[in-house]
Formats: sequence, C-alpha cells, structure tokens
Amino acid sequence: MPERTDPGRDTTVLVDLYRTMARIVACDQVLRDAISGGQVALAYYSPRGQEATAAGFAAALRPGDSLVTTYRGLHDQLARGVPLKPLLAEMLGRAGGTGKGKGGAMHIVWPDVGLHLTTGIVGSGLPVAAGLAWAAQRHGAGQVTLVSFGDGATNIGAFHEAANLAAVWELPLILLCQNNGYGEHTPVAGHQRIASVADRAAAYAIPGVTVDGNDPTAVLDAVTGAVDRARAGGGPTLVEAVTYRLYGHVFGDQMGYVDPAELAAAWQAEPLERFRLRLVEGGVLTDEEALAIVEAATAEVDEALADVLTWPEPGPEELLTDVTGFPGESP
Ligand SMILES: Cc1ncc(C[n+]2csc(CCOP(=O)(O)OP(=O)(O)O)c2C)c(N)n1
Ligand SMILES: [Mg+2]
Repeated sequence: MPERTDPGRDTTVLVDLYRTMARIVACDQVLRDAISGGQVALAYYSPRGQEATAAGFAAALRPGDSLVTTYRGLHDQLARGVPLKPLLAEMLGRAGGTGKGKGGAMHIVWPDVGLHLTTGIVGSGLPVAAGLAWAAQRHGAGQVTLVSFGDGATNIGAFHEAANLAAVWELPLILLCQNNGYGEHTPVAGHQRIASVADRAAAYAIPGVTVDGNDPTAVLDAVTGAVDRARAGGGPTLVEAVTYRLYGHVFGDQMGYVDPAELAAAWQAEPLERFRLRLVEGGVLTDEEALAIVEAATAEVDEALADVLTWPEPGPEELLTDVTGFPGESP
C-alpha cells in the first residue's frame, strides 16, 4: 500500500469529493450526448472542467447556508444537493421540474438546499446574494451565503456594488469567482487588466485569495477559511478559483478562438482524472473502487434522464399560475 498523499485528511471527505465530481462529469456527459443525439433540446452551458471547484466549495457549506449561481451552474447545483430528477426535469421543461418546467435550465431554484437563485444575467446574482447574507446577518444564526460567478462577471457594476456593500456591512458572504479563462469568446487578458481577479478585493479592503480551482481540497480549504471568517462576523471574502471551461461557452461552440495547445494541456490536466490519480496513488481508493464510483454515477444519471423524458410537460393551466403582473389578475 503506497503512502497516503493526503495525510491528516479524512478519507471519507476525499471520497465524497471524488463522488461529487464523478456525478457532475456523468451528468454533463449524459446531457451532451442527449443533445447531440437529438433526444433533448436546450441551450446548455457545460461546467465540465469546473467540477473540482463545485465539489470543494459545497463541502465547505452546511445545511441552512445559501447559494446563488449562474446559467453555468449544473456543477454547483449538483454539488449542493439539488435532487437530480427535478433538476434534469427543469432543464428539459417538465412539469416535475424544480420550477414546474417553467423556469428552464437558467432558473434553477431549490430552497431546501438553500439554492435561492440561478440567473442568466451576468453579475446580477451578486446583489441578491448580498441581500441573502444581510438577512442571515440580521437573523443571527451564523448562516453564510456563497455566490458563484465567472471572471467576466467581475467587470459588471453589480459585482462591485455587492462587494462594496458586503465589505461595509461585513456581510457573511463568500464571493466565489470561477475564473475559467474566458467570458464568452474573450480570454481574461482581453477583458480585464489586473493579473488576478482576487486583486479586486483590495478595492473593498476585504481578503482576496486565489486557489487552484481544479483541486477540490484547495478549494475546500480556501472556502472553509472564508466561511469560518464570515460565520465569526469577519465579513466577506473574495475567493478566485482558477479553472478551465473544457467545452467552451455553450453547447456547439467550436472553440476556434482557443489555442489548441492550451486546450490540449487543459484536457491533459483535467480535474477528475487528476484527482483519481491522486487518490489511487495515495492509497485512498483502488482503481476498481474509483471505477465503480464513476459507473454508479453514470448509471444513476442514465436512469434519471430516461425516466424524466417520460414526464409530462406543464399543461396550459400552468400558464397563469405562479406568475405575477398579468392584467386582470387578482393580487
Ligand atoms: C448583463 C449581461 N451581459 C451580457 C450577457 C451575455 N453573456 C452571457 S454569458 C457571458 C459571459 C460571462 O462570462 P463569465 O462571467 O466569465 O462566465 P462563464 O460563462 O465563463 O462561466 C456574457 C457576456 C448576459 N447574459 N448578461
Ligand atoms: Mg468565464
């Protein structure tokens, strides 16, 4: 048995991180296959490559904490524990979805696990997250809010307003930037001049840390530090998880604007296989155990998708329910 490469780390935590990442990768694969095969149709923003970041931050949160994420949020939602079938059903517009199939993939909400907002408007989740953090601060039960967003979102005014207010009011907010190298088709160096997103924290006199977003334990440790600080009343932290968007911006993106050598290097270092090797070489998992985790994840997602595809779409009676602002509708 080789020497453990993660001495002092709870093996259960490591295996859970791997299981979470494997589930995200399986779900992403099954969905992309289903889109390619014409079984489903949706605008899909793959989080593949960013699974370690989601697994890491989710392991640092506890029940009662809040999460706000984006259209590229499947990994965040799965890691936080949104149930798979209602999640897939919402993405595919089925009545059994998290929003009765009326929100779609960009609007996943599941309050049971504290997921209060998924939004397609870049940067707009940040002020809402600051509001959730303010509510938690007033409530006084030690809950924190984590808001997940991209590198491009840090150029949006709403990011700066939220960071400033969170800093001034010392809100229990973790600003988690998943820096995946691009905003749509623009590399980071083409949309901001600073060397690192974490440098933005200095403008608000809050801590800013940069971590390897492809290493789940590095993310877990960094976010745990930020969460502890927030729970103790120390205010917000900006955590920049440096990662990579392996399938481009949206499904069908040919990625012609990406240097092929850069993409090949990113695939060479992709997070799931990198973590698997670390766990196997470190004696935490055998090859067979790691494979069994991946196979179980794929089987679970295959079954879930097949089932959800038989679920009905919302009927016309749903058109005017849960909707506000229609003329003639009673308040
Ligand atoms: C306010 C706003 N402006 C522009 C867009 C179009 N848009 C959609 S995704 C995106 C890129 C955002 O990049 P980033 O924040 O890095 O997130 P990523 O897609 O890389 O996860 C843009 C500009 C939008 N949805 N909302
Ligand atoms: Mg980005």
